[in-house]
Amino acid sequence: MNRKQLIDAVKVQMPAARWEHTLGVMETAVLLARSYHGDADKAHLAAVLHDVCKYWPVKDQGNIIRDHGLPADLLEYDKELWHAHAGAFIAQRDYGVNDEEVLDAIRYHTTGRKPMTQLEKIVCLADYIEPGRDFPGVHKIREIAEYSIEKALLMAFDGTIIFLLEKGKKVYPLTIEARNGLVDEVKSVG
Ligand code: DGI
Ligand code: FE
Ligand code: FE
Repeated sequence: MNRKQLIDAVKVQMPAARWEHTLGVMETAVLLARSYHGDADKAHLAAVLHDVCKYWPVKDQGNIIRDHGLPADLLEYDKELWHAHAGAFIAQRDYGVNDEEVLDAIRYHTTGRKPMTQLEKIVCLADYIEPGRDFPGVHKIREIAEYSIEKALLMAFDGTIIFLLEKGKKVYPLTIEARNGLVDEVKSVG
């Protein structure tokens, strides 16, 4: 399957608005890869597939996690987290992606983890700041992304964690770890 065929196949897995978001993540991930010594081709591939099963029935996403030995603790957290791990599985099984770096960038694009690879940071941040995103604070994160990918991602995770706390929701441990890891990284580079 070439890139064009892949894009056509992924596009029909989601509503038009979500595809617009995916196009934004593709564009932003390539720009971030160019600015931050990332692999632009891998960033583009991970971006195409990052939300591939976001609009599949939640039951199907859960079944993928249950049936294929993916982290079962995800099932005790917000369903929003499931599409990332299920998506990495689908990218490999149905779209022939075998590059572990790309699969990890899809797998950890929602929760993050500690430490995060450069490609994981690129895709995760691109997901937050692609041009279609409009949430309080996104402009500030875009500004910071001009000079520090770690500082921008830290601000993004902080925002997500605050959002979850305000809603009285649980926070997946990897997100806390990712956030703490970025605090150390930001400190060590000053
Ligand atoms: O799939 P997208 O909408 O493009 O974005 P995403 O994959 O980053 O999903 C983010 C949603 O997941 C966001 O609305 C917050 C929610 N969420 C629920 N629990 C957690 C969480 N996000 C993180 N990072 N950690 C959580 O524990
Ligand atoms: Fe997502
Ligand atoms: Fe996304």
